[in-house]
Amino acid sequence: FGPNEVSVIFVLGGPGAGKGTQCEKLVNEYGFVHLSAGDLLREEQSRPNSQYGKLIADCIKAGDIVPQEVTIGLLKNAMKESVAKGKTRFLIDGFPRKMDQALKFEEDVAVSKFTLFFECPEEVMLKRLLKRGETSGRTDDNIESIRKRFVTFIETSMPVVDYFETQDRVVVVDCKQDPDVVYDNVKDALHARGI
Ligand code: UP5
Ligand code: MG
Repeated sequence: FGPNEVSVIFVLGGPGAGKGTQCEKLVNEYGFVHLSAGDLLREEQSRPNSQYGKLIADCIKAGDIVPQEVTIGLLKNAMKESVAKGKTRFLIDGFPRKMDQALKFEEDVAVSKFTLFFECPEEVMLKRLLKRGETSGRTDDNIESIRKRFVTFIETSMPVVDYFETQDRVVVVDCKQDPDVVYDNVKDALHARGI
């Protein structure tokens, strides 16, 4: 597919900010295709004989960013499958979270319309992740991994948001409150950008 055949909105925010939760709501109401880079990586990791399985597992547990070729490859494949079914409006959740990914994706795949940035205090995110960790089975929902994810978010992922911000391509959403209140904020943010 070509860059003009698809429309892409990036959904960024710290670990546990509620990206996945809000994307699901948007899928139901607006018919977007939701692609979570983290979910795609976890799926690839558990695929038998994946050449990237161990690399992905190690990165996720350590809160590090998987090399961009792997993640962009998975995203491109997933987008291709959707486009083949006529679904071309994407919410890309949890990506790009490093500058090289942002530049490469926009050069090779498509330029995003804008980024929804979920702003949430760290203590709120920590509480949510620890609670989810009681049942999620995610290898990174433990205090040690969560701390590392927070550091990576500040040091590596925030520069991407700052970069898009310099181009006036960021819409900030407050996500401290209950999911339904946050969803109203999300819809306001989309409406402000003509969606
Ligand atoms: N919850 C949600 N909203 C709530 C609200 N308003 N009030 C109260 N509770 C709320 O939510 C997290 C938890 O909070 C849930 O239990 C939810 O019910 C509750 P969720 O919607 O899952 O938040 P989300 O922001 O999606 O959190 P997630 O943990 O998925 O964020 P991460 O960004 O850390 O995880 P992701 O899966 O994107 O990435 C995992 C790892 O993959 C990364 O650390 C990295 O190692 C790797 N990765 C890459 O290397 N490259 C990529 O491009 C992407 C990922
Ligand atoms: Mg998520």
